[in-house]
Amino acid sequence: MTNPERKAWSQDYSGWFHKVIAEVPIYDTRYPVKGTGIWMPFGYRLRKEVLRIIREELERTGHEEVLFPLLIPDYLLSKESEHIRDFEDEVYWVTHGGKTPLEVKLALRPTSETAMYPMFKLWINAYSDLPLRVFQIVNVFRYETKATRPMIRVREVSTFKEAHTAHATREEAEEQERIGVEVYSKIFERLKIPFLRTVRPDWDKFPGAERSIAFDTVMPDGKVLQIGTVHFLGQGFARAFDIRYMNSDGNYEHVWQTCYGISERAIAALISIHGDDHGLVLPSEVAPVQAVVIPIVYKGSEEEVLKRCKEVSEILKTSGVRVAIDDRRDMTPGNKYYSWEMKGTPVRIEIGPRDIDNNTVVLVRRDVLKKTPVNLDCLVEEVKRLFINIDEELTKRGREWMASKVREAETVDQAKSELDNNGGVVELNWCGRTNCGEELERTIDARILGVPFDKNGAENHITGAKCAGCNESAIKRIRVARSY
Ligand code: 5CA
Ligand code: ZN
Repeated sequence: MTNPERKAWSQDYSGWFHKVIAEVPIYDTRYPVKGTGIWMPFGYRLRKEVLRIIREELERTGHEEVLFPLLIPDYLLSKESEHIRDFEDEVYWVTHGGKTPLEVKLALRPTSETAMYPMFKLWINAYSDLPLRVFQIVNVFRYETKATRPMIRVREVSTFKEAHTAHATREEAEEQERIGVEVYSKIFERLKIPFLRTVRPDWDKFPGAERSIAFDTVMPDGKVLQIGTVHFLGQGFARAFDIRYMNSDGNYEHVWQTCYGISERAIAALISIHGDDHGLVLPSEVAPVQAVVIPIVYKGSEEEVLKRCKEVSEILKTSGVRVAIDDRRDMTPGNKYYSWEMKGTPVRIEIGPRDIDNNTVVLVRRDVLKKTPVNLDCLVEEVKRLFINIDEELTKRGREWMASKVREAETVDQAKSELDNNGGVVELNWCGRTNCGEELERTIDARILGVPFDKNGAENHITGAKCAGCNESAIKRIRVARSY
């Protein structure tokens, strides 16, 4: 199937993104604090549907929702040394209550390990208290120094889903890491966001983690965006916060932990990857309005047409479709089409006087902007079939997009020219040495994302090949990209 126009979308993605989030509207960036934004009603509903999917997948796999305080005392934030070293420059501090200086400075959480784990220590005593799996959806604050971008790099992350788990053994925690990766894969599949899973290099791990597995996608401008991460924490935090349980021999042992996070970046990716020059194209599962009914009225037929529109909308509502009628009087059908296309509404239903005579309606798919007349008797069936077709089409487009953006390279020059011309991700052989990696990043002018994540949880190792950087023998196939 052919895509509708995607010229503005592909040639000026940043302009396109700012225009759609303002025009739909989804997110208002004019609030006078840098790195913050406002979820507008339509955007808020989109966010709510995305969060519903995230909650469903986490709850289905035994995670329970909790809610922790926003404030973290400084002595807790600094308990795990690597963690504080990396976050230090990004923390917002509360130092006063009114005019009174606080005795203990309070941080606005940049993430919640150091808020949650002292409580884990109190909750976990016996083996039977494990595994512990909780998550919360909150705002976190990071004083980002790189250029902020709406939803993509904000200082108040308003939609931060963080899951935290504790286990009796390394094996159980590693199994949980794999489950975390599966849960996220399922979430992104349902959101129709294509992704690569990559084990980050040591120098780019989450502060305090033993291993970080990232989900990356490629945005319309060819730049890579990290849309989620799963971290294997080992026992580092458990030692720092003294989280122990009594094993079967009556000895106390530290727990093993994982944590994983997603933010509104995922919503930015969902909006961006499937858009076109008419605006958003939303998968049916997350579209706030899945079908919109538009009366095509001529003088004399107004009431009859409007009545039919209401009947059609009732039928759909009863069968569980999120449906709206656009009965604005001062607007032409053409302008209504424009505004609902901008919102990415999967199916438009046009009803005019002739449809009433023929007992039909006209269905228009947002993804391909194709019209099909259907008999009113098969309305629900046909609309639901279109939802499935649209979702399948978006999955397919996502896969094709990703496939077109991942290339192989033998040499540093090839890698660089691939990234210059096509963006995306380039895979090449590497010796595994940090200083060679740094040199590679400099000459290609890109970042090493890491090693492809293998289904069995292992990193992929190779033999018999040469490093693209130094020509010594290579041990890993790595991914390199220009990223947000
Ligand atoms: N505690 C762990 C797991 S919850 C953690 O904080 N991991 S993180 O730092 O990698 O953040 C999780 C995800 O949040 C990232 O993968 C990224 O997609 C998103 N994220 C991080 N910083 C920002 C930001 N400033 N704006 C928007 N999204 C962000
Ligand atoms: Zn090398």
